[in-house]
Amino acid sequence: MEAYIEKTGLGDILEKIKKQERLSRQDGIRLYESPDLLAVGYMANIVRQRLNGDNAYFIYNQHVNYSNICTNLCKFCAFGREKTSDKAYEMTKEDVADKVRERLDEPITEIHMVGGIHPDLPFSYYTDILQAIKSVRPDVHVQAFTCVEIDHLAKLAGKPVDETLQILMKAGLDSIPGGGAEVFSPRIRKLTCERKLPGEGWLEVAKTAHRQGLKTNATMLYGHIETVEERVDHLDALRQAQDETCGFLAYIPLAFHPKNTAMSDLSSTSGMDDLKSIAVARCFLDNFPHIKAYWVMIGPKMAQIALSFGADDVDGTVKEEIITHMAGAETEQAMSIDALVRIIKEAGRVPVQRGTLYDVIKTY
Ligand code: V47
Repeated sequence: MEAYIEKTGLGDILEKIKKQERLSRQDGIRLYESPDLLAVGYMANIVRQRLNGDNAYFIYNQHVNYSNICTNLCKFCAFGREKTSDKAYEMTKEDVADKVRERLDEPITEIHMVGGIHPDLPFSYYTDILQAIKSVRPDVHVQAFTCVEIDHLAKLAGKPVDETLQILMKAGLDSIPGGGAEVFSPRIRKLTCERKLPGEGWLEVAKTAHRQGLKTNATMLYGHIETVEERVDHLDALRQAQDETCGFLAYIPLAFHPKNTAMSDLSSTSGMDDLKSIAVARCFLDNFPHIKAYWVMIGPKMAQIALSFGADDVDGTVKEEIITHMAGAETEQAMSIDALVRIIKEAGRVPVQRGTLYDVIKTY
């Protein structure tokens, strides 16, 4: 394979990977532009094996989307609705508690909760829904509110982000998911999500969270109108932020789903791009412990293959995923532990059920 990589013209990058040297922006661009998926995947697999050995992780989690009402109305999103829409909804704190109560008989260890940027819910609503979850399921880890929501909540609270996070942590917030990053490029934000918190703001909230002791994830929404350069710049900004604070747990490339969005004329992502997005990230983000192949967006079959292209995590049981399914995802709404264990074992990895912070719950 290494002689083959030499022939593809990526031999110098392979040498860097083997010597654990940092890849440059130009290296990242060359990897994305290479049609040689196997060469890029081979390099990503070296990094994955070095960092995570044979382990491939999953989690027993539940998604709760407290409201789809959103003032940002991003063009790539099929989930957000204006308050006046007949499809708009917002859950009360009792609704949130009921959602969690419905599944108390299952060994769920994480609640993943996000929603839109709501125009008029008060700050107390957000502390109330955190408390509602913890009152029903005190031991569960609550991973909630993207950096974009946190910025909005700080404005509602009339306090700086660090103080706002402290209040949310007291109410039950344990970590922050990776959504809302989209593509940091101002050009892309202007064309697709003009009203959303800019990239620098997203990164500032993430770093502030890390300084408060909160772990966070990071994402990139790929496969729409972004260029390869903009993708690499996004990864580079994440890598720099991680150098500063070391608080990111996982990077998750999110495959754009066009259906029911204002960008529905675009195609879905290809298999090549899905695997390349995992593999380039694994090579480039040398300071990120984990790369997640989110089966909901790329399908369980592609997530399984991604375990040989740099991913060491496939997310989890999920259940009732709405954001991607509104945008036309054809995957199931949930996966059982048995199914997750099976795809991981077949890929030649050891299935490890993890907690949110990658603590080992059970090895299969
Ligand atoms: O912020 C919106 C993206 C995100 C579409 O942190 C879309 O572990 C594809 O961030 N097609 C929410 N993507 C999901 C998310 C996430 C999911 C799983 C795990 C984690 C984690 C985070 O989904 C949004 C946005 O970036 N999104 N619309 C769409 N049409």
